[in-house]
Amino acid sequence: MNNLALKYRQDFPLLKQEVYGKPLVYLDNAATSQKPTSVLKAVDYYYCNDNANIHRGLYALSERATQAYESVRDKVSKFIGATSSQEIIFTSGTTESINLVAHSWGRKNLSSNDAILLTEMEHHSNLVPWHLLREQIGFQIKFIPVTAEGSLDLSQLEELLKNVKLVSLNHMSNVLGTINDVKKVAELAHQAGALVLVDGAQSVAHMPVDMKVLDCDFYAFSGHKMCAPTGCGVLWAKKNILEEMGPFLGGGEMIHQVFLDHSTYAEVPNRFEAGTMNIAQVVGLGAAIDYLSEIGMDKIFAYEQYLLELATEKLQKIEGLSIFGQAPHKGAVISFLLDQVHPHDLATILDQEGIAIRAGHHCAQPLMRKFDLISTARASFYFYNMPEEIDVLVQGLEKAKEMFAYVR
Ligand code: C6P
Repeated sequence: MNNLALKYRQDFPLLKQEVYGKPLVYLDNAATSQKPTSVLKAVDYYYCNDNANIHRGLYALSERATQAYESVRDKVSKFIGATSSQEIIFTSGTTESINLVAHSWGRKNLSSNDAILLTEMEHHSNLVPWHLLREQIGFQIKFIPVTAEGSLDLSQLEELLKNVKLVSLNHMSNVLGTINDVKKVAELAHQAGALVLVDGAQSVAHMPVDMKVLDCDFYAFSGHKMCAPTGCGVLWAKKNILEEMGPFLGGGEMIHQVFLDHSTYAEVPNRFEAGTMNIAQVVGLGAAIDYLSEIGMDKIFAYEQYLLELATEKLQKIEGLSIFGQAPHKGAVISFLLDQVHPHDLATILDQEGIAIRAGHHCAQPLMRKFDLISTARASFYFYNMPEEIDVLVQGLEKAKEMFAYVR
């Protein structure tokens, strides 16, 4: 296995630090990723050289800023296999992207007689926007169940799709790590006349994705989980669907004409980008895409699969440790429980060893409730993680076990 971390880890200045005198072991990549020097430099360069508001100024600086921002639309489009850069809407992240669809597509296309179909493994970002919309419209929300191993149970999908106008599901679960067969879901959903929204927050950063292959209708993701700065994200949608949708936020730059008593709206994609956008962050996203593309998403996926297998094998050997989420097709996210040790205690003890993991409900309370859990510990990997860091994690877990055995 080509150890990507050996080659690329040095690009991440933050990872060189020590925490409590121990080398930092950063295993909370599902929450956010670290940033390589090329991204930090791109943002710095933009602010030092090109910073101006975009689409407005009739001067060189503003034209350069506009060019820097707009060129990222092309990069994103190629990176995810979109048909046109006009299908790329910049947002602040996955959460805003899904809210945009709920607001602009949902309010126009859903009525109280309709249903939408979500899954039991959704992040709150793909639940709450639909709850909010249902308060206004009153449609039905149905759910694809999750099996004991943590896969989607698609056996009743055709039945569930009756009366459904939209299926909205994650590509990869941030808790279970499960990679869902969104292509298959999209095929059946389309046969039933429904559109498909995919929450790609956990997938785009870790595997090749191609909109033409997945054939969904909307795809949402966040920049910060894929080496880019916080505050930037993307909603991709098929152009004909975007063209039928009304605006999300109102303000500058999303208009065609404004009168005192009414407004007309700009074409796609500007219609959905109101006010001053997060320009520098989008420039950083462009640099992140360059960086990831140079490594190769297929290589990143393969290396993370190796880390996942290694970590699963080593964690399973720890007595009293159980892994939550055992689907056959998984990304490098491992949620687990250690007998007699509360996940929050575990995270605190591991922190003392320099290891950063997440503990909690991971913004997926319905999933946790289904399995009678309040919280799990979660280790999530990226291509800059080294196999040796898994050993440090295992040692930390053994230490936590010993401490709690002593307390009892
Ligand atoms: N999950 C985690 O630690 P934002 O916050 O908009 O960038 O992403 C929201 C989001 C949506 N869907 C999925 C599947 C996600 O995992 C996340 C973010 C982080 O698991 C923070 S809760």
